[in-house]
Amino acid sequence: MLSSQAIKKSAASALKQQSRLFSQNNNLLQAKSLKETFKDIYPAKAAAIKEFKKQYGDVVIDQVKLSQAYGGMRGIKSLVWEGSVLDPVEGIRFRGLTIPEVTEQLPKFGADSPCPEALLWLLLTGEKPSMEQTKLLSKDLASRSELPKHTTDLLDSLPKDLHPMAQFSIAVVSLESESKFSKAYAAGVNKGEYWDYAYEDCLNLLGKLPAIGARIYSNVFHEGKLNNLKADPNSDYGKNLAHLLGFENNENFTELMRLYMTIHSDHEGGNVSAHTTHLVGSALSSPYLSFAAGLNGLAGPLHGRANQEVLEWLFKFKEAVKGDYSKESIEKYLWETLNAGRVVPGYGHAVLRKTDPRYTAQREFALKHFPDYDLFKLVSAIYQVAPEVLTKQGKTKNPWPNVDSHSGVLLQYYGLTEASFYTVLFGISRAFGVLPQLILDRAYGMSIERPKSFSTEKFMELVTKNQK
Ligand code: CMX
Repeated sequence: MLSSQAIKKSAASALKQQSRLFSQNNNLLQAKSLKETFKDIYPAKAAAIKEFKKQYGDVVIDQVKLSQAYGGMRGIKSLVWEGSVLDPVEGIRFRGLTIPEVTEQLPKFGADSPCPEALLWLLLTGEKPSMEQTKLLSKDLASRSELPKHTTDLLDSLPKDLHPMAQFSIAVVSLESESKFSKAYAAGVNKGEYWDYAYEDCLNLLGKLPAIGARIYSNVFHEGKLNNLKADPNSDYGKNLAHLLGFENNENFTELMRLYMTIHSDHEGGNVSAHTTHLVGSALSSPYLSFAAGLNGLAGPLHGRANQEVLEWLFKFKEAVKGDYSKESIEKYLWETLNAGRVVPGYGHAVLRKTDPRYTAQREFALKHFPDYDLFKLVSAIYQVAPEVLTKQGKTKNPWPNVDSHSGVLLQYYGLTEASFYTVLFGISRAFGVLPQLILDRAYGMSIERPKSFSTEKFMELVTKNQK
């Protein structure tokens, strides 16, 4: 029998627990949601942009060289992107914060990793959310995770050898049936309300992405055995993603998912996936159609698919050298790759001119959790050799590793070994960067994109005329 003191103690502890839960729920009820916060702040920003354009619209901000027209429009200052800016040496800043600053200053759910919900809030509003607001957003996203039956049926019907990125894009396009934006537009909604419908589509899409990715993973690699798993309405995004992929009660993998989702999200507006999403959205195609277009760009080997290419390239090397990770053997392999007219996957960048801080963040994760893992050692050994070889070859403007050089190794360690799935994870993360910009595009009334193009003959004429 319990003593009266023990009963009192247990009653007091139950009361304390109840009051803690009550205050947590109360905080959640009081915290302003992301949508309410955005609704409060965007009108002043939209007005400021209107005034800025009116006053300074004729100021020249850049001059374009012929080499830029032929060189993938590299570096031309002609895109508006609010969430992030990429410095060639320092790397990415999300609303002014570097990756270490994001990790330090935004709410976290685990020990070390930043969380994508908080980053989404920051990218859309420019403000740092509180823990309560971040939790509210987690719940909101989890509540939107259910897929319509036609999407799951469609995914289940696809051939297993169709690349996961193609499956991903198909599934996202099929969600067009759910688009509140497209329905509102068809019903003649006022321009001033576009952002509201775009917001709903973007959050619904973000909420559903883990379920889409996990179903592809389950169907293609695990005979559909994970298809009955459901998102937990009380879990955060990273934890739900880990759970849906079948990584249950693995806190380190969950932390990796949070880190992965955060660092792959946004890399300013000019990269192929971000620009494509923004471009297609500028025609007022719904967020579903716009993001699917961005995914098709991300699927390219020079962009997001590089993470798959890296793994395949690493395994080929590993098999050939049987543990010989010496400088000489790595150098030989690098030259073989280059002399075969191929790129070294995971190295180089269109903007960066130093080691990608996203690479460094992942390296630090590996150093903390599995410094002795063989594949990590191989990646580290290549890091010591590749920049020198690429510099000697003299073609790339950036001989340093990018984000894709490291991500696959981390996933391999935890047993997510199917490399052709890796770009799908990149795609889920990229949504956290490009969808907030779509909402901003509609809130600020951004124009349909329409740069000017000419034939080579016409450019020749132009060059002759401009030289005179
Ligand atoms: N290995 C070999 N050659 C490379 C190279 C690499 N890693 N990176 C660039 N080069 C070559 C280019 O192919 C180009 O050659 P050509 O003159 O024959 O066309 C030359 O060096 C100059 O290219 P650059 O101006 O330095 O780079 P770009 O802006 O044209 O391209 C990128 C950037 C990322 C496509 C390129 O570095 C590359 O192909 N890297 C390997 C693929 C990769 O890792 N992509 C992932 C990037 C990050 C992401 O988007 O996810």
